[in-house]
Amino acid sequence: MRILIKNGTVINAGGRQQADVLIDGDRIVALIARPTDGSAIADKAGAALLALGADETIDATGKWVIPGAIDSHTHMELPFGGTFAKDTFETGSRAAAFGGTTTIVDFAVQSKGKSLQEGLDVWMAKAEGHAVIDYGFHMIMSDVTDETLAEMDRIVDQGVTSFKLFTAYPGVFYSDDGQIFRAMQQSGKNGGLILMHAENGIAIDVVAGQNAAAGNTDPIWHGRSRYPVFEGEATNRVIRLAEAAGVPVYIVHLSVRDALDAVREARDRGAKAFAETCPQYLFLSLDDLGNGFEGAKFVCSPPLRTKDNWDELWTGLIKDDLQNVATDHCPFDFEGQKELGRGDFRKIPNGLPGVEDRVDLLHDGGVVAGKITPARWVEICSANAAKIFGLYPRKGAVAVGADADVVVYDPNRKHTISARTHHMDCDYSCYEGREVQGGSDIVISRGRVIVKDGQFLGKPGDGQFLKRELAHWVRKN
Ligand code: DUC
Ligand code: ZN
Ligand code: ZN
Repeated sequence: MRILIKNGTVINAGGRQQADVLIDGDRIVALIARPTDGSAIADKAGAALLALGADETIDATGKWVIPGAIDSHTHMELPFGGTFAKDTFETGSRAAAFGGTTTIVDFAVQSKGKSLQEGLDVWMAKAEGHAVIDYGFHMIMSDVTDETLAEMDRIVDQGVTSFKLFTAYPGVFYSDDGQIFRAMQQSGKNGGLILMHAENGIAIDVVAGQNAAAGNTDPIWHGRSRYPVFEGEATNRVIRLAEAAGVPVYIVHLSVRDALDAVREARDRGAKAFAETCPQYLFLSLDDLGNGFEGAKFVCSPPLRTKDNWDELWTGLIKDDLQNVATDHCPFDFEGQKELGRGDFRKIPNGLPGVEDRVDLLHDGGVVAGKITPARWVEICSANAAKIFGLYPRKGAVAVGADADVVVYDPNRKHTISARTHHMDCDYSCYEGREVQGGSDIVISRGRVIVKDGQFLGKPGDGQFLKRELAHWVRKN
């Protein structure tokens, strides 16, 4: 199948270009620059390919042609607090596709007492035959022991080249400083990248317990118990540990100024510290947690913060102290799931739906609002995730030889986000009623048109497991 996307503006992290894009099979085979007089300049190889014609021609006049977005932080079917994140790899990846995302990197979970391989096998089975877009995995380590440290090398060999550890959730995912340091040392040998959920979970549990004992049980107390300094302290600590181990570190879902300060200071002294934030920390706030038990819809960790953090995080993105925006997509229905925490905020499953909305929210709140350029938008939606997580340039670029994961994006189309129209398997939206400018018109995954005119044309099982490379980019930078 050969697809020609004509008359669009190609936007990559490096800038924009008027060019036609030719896809053959699952790859981009030619980019044909188009001068303003309408004539096409193709190099010899491009001209020869173009002469063969296309099976389908897409007119992208007035549209942007961007790399399929990469959401490098999702939790499909994550077991949490006695229930499971509602989206399966099928429903969650389909929703991602509607939102212009053609790759997810999900988190396989090692359960305590089990091997990393067992966890990875379980997640492989959840995704294989179900995902509609390509997927890779990070590995959550819940149990750092001599055995699992040795096992890390074999996990890396399978293309799972990053490991998430937690300073939060004592008794569940938590690792102590010694365990974190040892995992970092091991990553220095095997080339993997350590990802950190950095909140001081021990201190948080003290405050949360005190609040609950005082009868403060509403969802707002989830936010009030997780002080910004607890995230700042843990972020600084894990970066320092990574520096001591001589390895890069990547902070996931950074939410607050205190943590950003730690990253900034580290980068200023030359540390290889990288970080992502999430749309919920750029567009939602502690106020959303405050409407009685309705606030449970907004319970995630780290928690939503006060609004004055929004500009700080945008500045972090503009100045490249934050390199990536991922969703931490982890949806639980309000009815029957979030409700498990009625009467005790500590029992509310942590997580929000978001995989479908990220690209449009960042376009509307970033590009349309004049905070970032379209090229930077592409960088934080796909290119940097591809570089950091060993997928570049196969993913994250509209370029000859790259996978044909391409989105024809309408930067002018307005639409209203709502649970009534979204495709995530979740009975509410955190952005209900919010109008955003920008939308994915056509989504192509490895050369197959999977979303067009609001219709889903893909099928479960078309998504392939991505064996990721080592994180060379974070080592060099
Ligand atoms: N935070 C969440 O909100 N959900 C899943 C795990 C996490 O760290
Ligand atoms: Zn986390
Ligand atoms: Zn997460």
